[in-house]
Amino acid sequence: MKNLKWLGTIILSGFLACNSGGNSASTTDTVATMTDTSHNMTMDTTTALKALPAVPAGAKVFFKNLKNGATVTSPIKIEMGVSGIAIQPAGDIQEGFGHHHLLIDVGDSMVAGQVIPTDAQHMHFGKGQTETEITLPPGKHVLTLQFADGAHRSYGSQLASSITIDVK
Ligand SMILES: [Cu+2]
Repeated sequence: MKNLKWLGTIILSGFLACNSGGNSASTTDTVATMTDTSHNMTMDTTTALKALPAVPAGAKVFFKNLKNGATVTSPIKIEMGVSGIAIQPAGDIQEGFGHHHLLIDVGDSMVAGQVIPTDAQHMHFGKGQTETEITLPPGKHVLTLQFADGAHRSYGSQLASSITIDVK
């Protein structure tokens, strides 16, 4: 008798759910799915991602072929230098390794540990490239090199270098 009553409650809930309108039923489904997804993402982050590796003392990045205040014409060739830390394609997170990023008119380095976005102002060189060519409108522009680990997390201001160039 108790079991039957329980079964009746389930059927009734199902009936109510079906009758309560498609909108509210699907909203409930969506919320449940989203909760699941974020839960999985949290799990992945804690299990798969290592801490940001330490920055080797004395390591630095620099523009090899451009000086601060240089006057240039588009397309602008940019050679990215590094010393005291090695270049490795994105993917592996290993102390002593990372890859270059070029930030255009962002102004400054990114806080250590912050993931560098991918957009027109944040270029990744995740294959380990050390040079590129960009086109910029005439005027003054701030170029910033920012080295980051295999998960694109900024190594902070020590591994960053900014220059201002004047594009004719
Ligand atoms: Cu990157």
